[in-house]
Amino acid sequence: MPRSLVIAAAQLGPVQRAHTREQVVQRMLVLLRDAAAMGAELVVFPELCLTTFFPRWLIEDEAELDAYYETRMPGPATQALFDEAKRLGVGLHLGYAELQHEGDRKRRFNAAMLVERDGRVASIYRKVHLPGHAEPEPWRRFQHLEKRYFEPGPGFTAVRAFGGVVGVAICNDRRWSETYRVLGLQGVELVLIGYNTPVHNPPAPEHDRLGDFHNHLVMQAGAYQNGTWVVGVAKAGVEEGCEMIGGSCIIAPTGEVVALCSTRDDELAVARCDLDLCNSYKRSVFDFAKHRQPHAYGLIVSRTGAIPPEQDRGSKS
Ligand code: CDT
Repeated sequence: MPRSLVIAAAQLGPVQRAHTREQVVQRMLVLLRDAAAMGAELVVFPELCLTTFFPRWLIEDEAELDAYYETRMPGPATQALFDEAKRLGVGLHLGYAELQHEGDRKRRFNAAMLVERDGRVASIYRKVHLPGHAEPEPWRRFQHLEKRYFEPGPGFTAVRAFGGVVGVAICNDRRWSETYRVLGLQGVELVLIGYNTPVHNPPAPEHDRLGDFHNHLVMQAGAYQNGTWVVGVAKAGVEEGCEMIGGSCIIAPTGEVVALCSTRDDELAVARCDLDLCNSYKRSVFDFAKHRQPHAYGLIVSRTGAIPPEQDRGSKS
């Protein structure tokens, strides 16, 4: 029996600081209903989609910071979205800032929830690769304080959902080949990735002209090398003066982009994704059981930073 699924990448335009969650959810409801009318069975929203991208500021007032986080999901502002998705029989993926209370301790994660068509929570993923810095760097045009506001999540766990094997990653995770391979080793067939990516990268402005290229490069490589579908979804446009890339897309296991957003605003990219298309790659060039050589990969887990070989002290014959 063919296992195919219509997926909508639901790109969001900017969310300003003054926008309320209720206003954002109204926009998400429009996208959700449009996607359902196009036959979508899963609608994928971006990273930290309910608020502006708050790590761009140093926020010292704890109550002000806490207000960007969700302590429950769904919460009062998001319940309507979950109810409507369930009524329509459509699955949901959305990214949000999660605040957990463990006794006196607060734990903060950059999280994404995956919800099945019947409303059941399929998974909650917590971002592993947190980019940026923990201390303010005033020389930057804007801050990127994810290392201050979140702790890294425990890892990448694929789940059975939507008739296939599904994994989730968030934004910066998509730049790391380890993300896809750890999911690939669990037989992943669909990877969902929300992102907020500024055009300007303060430590390396020479990369700015390449942001859209790098975005697709890493996700297309991850898809092909692991024989999986990848859905990448942006929060895009000019948010509080910070320009962010769009380029939300659906990528087949061939590595090809099969649906693509063309604006930096609220927009859908929709494709029918045949999960069995993964098999052709998983059973041939990327048949891991047949071809991988883990004995040669030890450094991947034993070493974090690169250590070049020592200087050559003369040739050895
Ligand atoms: N949200 C997030 O992870 N953004 C980062 C910006 C880092 S600058 C290269 C990203 O990797 O897109």
